[in-house]
Amino acid sequence: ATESNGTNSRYQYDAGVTDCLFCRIVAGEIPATVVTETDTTLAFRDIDPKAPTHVLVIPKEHHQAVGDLDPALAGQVLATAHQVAKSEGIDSSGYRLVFNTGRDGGQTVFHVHCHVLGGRALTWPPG
Ligand code: IU
Repeated sequence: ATESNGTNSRYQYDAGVTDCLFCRIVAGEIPATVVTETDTTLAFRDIDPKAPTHVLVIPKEHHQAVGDLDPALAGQVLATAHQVAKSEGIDSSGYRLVFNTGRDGGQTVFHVHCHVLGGRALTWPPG
């Protein structure tokens, strides 16, 4: 495991908190279309949406992967994701929450994020 960003991540390809895109969005240094926020979480629209609703929910604090979150913070991310599903009007039709994690999971941004996807019938299994 690497400790390069001071978190307990198991992954070794961490760009680090100092050069983290999503930390810069939290800091207001990079613009994003914010959907909602709480004290500990931020929800904003994905720049390259894969469904009519595609929102990312992140903890404001930098952690690399879902396994690095303490259970309370993980629960706050999930609660915000559900709030987004309700405010986007997809709670009753259905939606998908995804944490791409690590290399095989297809994670490309190493600040943990929950994809909230919906607004169309999603296929399964993923590629
Ligand atoms: P992934 O699970 O790590 O692959 O998801 C990263 C997401 O971040 C992906 O859906 C990108 O479209 C999205 N994204 C973004 O919203 N804004 C950006 O500036 C960049 C990526 I780079």
